[in-house]
Amino acid sequence: MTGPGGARGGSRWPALIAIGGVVGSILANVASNLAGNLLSELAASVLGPVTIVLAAGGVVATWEGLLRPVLAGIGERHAATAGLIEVEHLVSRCVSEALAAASRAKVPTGPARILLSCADEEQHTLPLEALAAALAEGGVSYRMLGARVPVAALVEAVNRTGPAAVVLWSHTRATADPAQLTALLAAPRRPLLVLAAGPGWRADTLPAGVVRPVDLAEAVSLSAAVRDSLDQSRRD
Ligand code: B12
Repeated sequence: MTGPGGARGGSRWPALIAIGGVVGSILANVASNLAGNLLSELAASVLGPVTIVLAAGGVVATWEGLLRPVLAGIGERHAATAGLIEVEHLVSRCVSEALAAASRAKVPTGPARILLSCADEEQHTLPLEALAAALAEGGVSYRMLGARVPVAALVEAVNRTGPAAVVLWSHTRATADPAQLTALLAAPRRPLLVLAAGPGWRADTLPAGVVRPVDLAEAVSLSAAVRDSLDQSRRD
């Protein structure tokens, strides 16, 4: 078994497990014993360790092994109790800040050939932020449009920047209108690759030619591959 991030974790793996355990228990405490006036202290105590784990373990491993399960757990508790909305917001903010710090830690050079965007009205940005951090870590430049991008604005961004790949995130059925994907495929500067990412999309409604990555690792490798193939064809 290799450590988080494959060989990257190396001999640091036990330390990372320890830090991850601490972070997990802090987050579990946040979720279960919430006292309003402790929110900011808890936020401060979560952010540092998560940032360290991201830097030491790598983005994909930390997302899959720590952050995604914590977020899913919060979602399950919210679904069962209708509570914890403040926890969801607090933890989301911490995760977002830690991922942003990871993205800033290694800013890739080279043209940004990957465009990251949420679907129209989609507010769940964290998986896309994880993708941005993982791309930065792998030296792949990208542009991030963020939450709630109307389809006309998305197409405008594509036509202005001519990305090789567009990753469009939808987290729920409500934001997964396939017409957004059709519009991308019909854009004058049609991207080589259109990825419909996130659990909102239904495979049987996707237009032909759209690819649906199952997880963060697959989205990273597809994005990197299209960037590499374009760079290669420009050199040939
Ligand atoms: C954090 C959060 C929020 C935050 C988002 C903050 C942010 N900046 O992202 C806020 C508070 C804004 C929010 C808002 C809402 N939320 Co919310 N939210 C969540 C929560 C807890 C985590 C979201 C997340 O990041 N998930 C990432 C991981 C944890 O998702 P996952 O399903 O395990 O991932 C799967 C795949 O996506 C894939 N995957 C994972 N990561 C990646 C990365 C890439 C690149 C790829 C390709 C794939 C991939 O692998 C997994 C296995 O299949 C989820 C719970 C959940 N399980 O997702 C609810 C959840 C998604 N929210 C929910 C709801 C209802 C809402 C609101 C409608 C609430 C409201 N009434 O306002 C709004 C929606 C607003 C909108 N229009 O978008 C429901 C959706 C139910 C549904 N299926 O329709 C959920 C499931 C909670 C629940 N159990 O009720 N939310």
